[in-house]
Amino acid sequence: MHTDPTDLRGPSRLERCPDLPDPLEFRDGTPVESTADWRDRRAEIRQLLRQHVYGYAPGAPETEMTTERTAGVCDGAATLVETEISFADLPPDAPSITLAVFLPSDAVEAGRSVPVLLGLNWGGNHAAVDDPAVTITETAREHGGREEGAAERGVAADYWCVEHVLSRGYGFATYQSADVDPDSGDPGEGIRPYYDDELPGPPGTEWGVLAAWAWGLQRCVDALRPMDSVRAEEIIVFGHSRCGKAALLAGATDERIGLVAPHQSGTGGMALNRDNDQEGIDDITGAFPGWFADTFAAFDGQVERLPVDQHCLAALVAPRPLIDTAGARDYWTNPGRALDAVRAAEPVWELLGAEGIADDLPLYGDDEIDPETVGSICHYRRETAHTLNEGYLDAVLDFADVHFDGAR
Ligand code: GTR
Repeated sequence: MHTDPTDLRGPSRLERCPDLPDPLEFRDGTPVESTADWRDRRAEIRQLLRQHVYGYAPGAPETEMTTERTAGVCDGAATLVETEISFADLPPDAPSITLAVFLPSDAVEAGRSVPVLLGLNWGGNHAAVDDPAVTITETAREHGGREEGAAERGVAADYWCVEHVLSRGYGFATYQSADVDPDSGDPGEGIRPYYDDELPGPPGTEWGVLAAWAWGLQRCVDALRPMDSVRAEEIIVFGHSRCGKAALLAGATDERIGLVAPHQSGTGGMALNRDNDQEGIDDITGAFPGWFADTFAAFDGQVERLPVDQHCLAALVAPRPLIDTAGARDYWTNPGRALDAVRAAEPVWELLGAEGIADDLPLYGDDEIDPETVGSICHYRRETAHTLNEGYLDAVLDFADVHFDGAR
């Protein structure tokens, strides 16, 4: 056992949330007892999440894709496939998504397909690797990081560890969140205004920024699945922090996604809203008013009235594998309440006949992700604050190795 430097790694506090909605009980109190019941309960949870938390997003639009392929990038380690995803029903000056896909050269040469880690990036695709083949997009020039102007090429190389991911036999795909929404706080920017009129929900339930980013990830999945070199059933959706919230939402609501890996996603991601003494609903909707549907802010101070919590979102992933990764010193994201969400979601995996969580969660640091014991839902920590590094990515890929079969 590990010594516990903070109460964040402490025991479950679920008993302090007697009003936590049971994912295996319909709102009217009827128990969920079968796979067929779960399909209906799943639809109910999705609806509640749209209505009260993230808002309604549009369906899959007709897309147009143009692709450019460059071999020998990343010092020969990758073939880069850049795909421009634009939307047939929108005017030509509307936003489009630039998806960059890095495929391991040896797999491409051998005609082998690979699983792909699809990560949502903040600073621009060109920041993930230092290679002139990656386009620095107009969006990246305008919104290339938290500061003005495009980030330098490769500035996030130690963060995304693309060459390491490739060396493990995985492809790496990414798009910049600002392609879909620049997170400027202005709801008139980005792609949302183009679709707002056709959303099915009542006023106040239009999609927020997180739902828009998640929708963008799903459009990347549209583009990835038909690619020859990509194993369509083995796409991992990944994101860190606000991008982790969007990754979880994307993976939970799209069953084509093979594995879901939110990293340090916190409030609005894996951390429960109930009994959360770190980032509260008031904090997050105050600092980022556009991230959620407008209806969400009303639950500040009355979280017990929220008919879902984040474990319900996580449960939508079942029976597909889910790994939640967290920093033991990343207090604001509240790893303790994320672990409780994992615990509270587990019964759904069990109902569906998948293995639940390993006996001894959280897995920690160099703990082995053991195929015999790991289960389909996992919570893993490293001794860090709010960051991403190779150790976290290795944990995600070790977990994926367990769940995806086939030799790489
Ligand atoms: C913080 C926010 C978090 C997280 C983070 C980030 O300011 O409170 O919920 O999203 O930003 O994305 O870096």
